[in-house]
Amino acid sequence: MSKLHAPKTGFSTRAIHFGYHPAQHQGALVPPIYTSATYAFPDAAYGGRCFAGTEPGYFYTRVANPTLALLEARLASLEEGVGAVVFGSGMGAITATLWSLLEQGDEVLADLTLYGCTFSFLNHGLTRFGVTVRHVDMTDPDNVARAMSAKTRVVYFESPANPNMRLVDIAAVSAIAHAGGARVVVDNTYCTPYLQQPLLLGADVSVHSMTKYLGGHGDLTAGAAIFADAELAKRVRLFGLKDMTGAVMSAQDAHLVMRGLKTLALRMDRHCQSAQKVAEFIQAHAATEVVHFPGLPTFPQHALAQRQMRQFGGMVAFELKGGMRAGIRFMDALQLVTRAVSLGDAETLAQHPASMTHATYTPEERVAHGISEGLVRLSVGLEDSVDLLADLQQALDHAMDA
Ligand code: 7XF
Repeated sequence: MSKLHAPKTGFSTRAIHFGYHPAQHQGALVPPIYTSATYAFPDAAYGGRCFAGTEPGYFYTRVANPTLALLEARLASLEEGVGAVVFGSGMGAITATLWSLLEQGDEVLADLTLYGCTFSFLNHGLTRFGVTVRHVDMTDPDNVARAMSAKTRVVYFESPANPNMRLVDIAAVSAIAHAGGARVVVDNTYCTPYLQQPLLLGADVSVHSMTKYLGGHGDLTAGAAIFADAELAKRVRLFGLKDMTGAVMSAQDAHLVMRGLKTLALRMDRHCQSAQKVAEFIQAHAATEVVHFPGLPTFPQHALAQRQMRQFGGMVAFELKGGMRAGIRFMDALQLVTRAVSLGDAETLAQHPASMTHATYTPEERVAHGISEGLVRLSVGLEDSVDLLADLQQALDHAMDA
């Protein structure tokens, strides 16, 4: 049972119903989409009170909007938070959160491996404003304990990490960070609230690219931050979103994410089942050097995955014996699987992190941060797995001929 909420209905029931009553909306089964940028005030004093924060009404969509508010309430419920803020992209959520938590002279401890643009924002963005960024290998929580300093305000990581699938023990690292007075921000994009609940494990903020599984259909960009602390949620909305990024989400896209949420558990079950089959299949092929997938017994952190995740996710990374050349041959031979970045879509997607999603790292940085040049990443989609395995078989056979 949740620490933060009283007993309540199941995950999918909340994903479909939470926070909405058709009787309050002329019986409409599907929540209306409020596209209005601004809101009429009954009198001038009311408008003034809205801006002063003493009146709870809507006054401008960059700050709040009824359609976005419903999505925020659903996300907070699904991930056991006390509040959520949605954004126009995952990077909007990440940057608004960090702008709100940090100031000049502070330090961020970040894991070794991060999505390329998050790495770039930390190392090429925040550092220009007097924030120090240090990376440590968080697969061992003791490294975090050793690296904490009096200036460490934020501990930041992804689990599993994009693209190499390394896991971080959320409970252990959160306890260490809190003992040192730092806040913990976890990028939970790969898992979604259905597979992993960072706030219940001690994290302060869970950030998401909703462009991925939450939207689920590759037809929008959006982000979210979900909070264990209502004051912090307010600060990120009224400073990080309103003033620092302006990364507001559109109401039409919020409608699409809410449509995606209705099938999230069903889709994730299927993604996870197929990814397990795909990972086992690739591991058994003669062309393969190593497969990185938390559901394989050979995965070094398999036990942590069993503890921390409900299932093992839909992302698979692997390296071929022929290295980068074989990886490129594999990708170019694919016929059903689509060569594309992004993840979490119905379509299975294959990409090459070193030249695509993680090209923001220099080659030397990629070596130091555990992103090998030959790594291939698959986002396993919702197609029939027999068709996926057939395509992977012929592409792996082709890669071996190199
Ligand atoms: O701003 P976005 O909605 O694209 O989300 C940024 C983001 C944040 N966290 C994680 C773990 C992500 O994977 C992403 C986006 N990643 C895509 C990918 O890895 O394929 C972006 C394609 S360049």
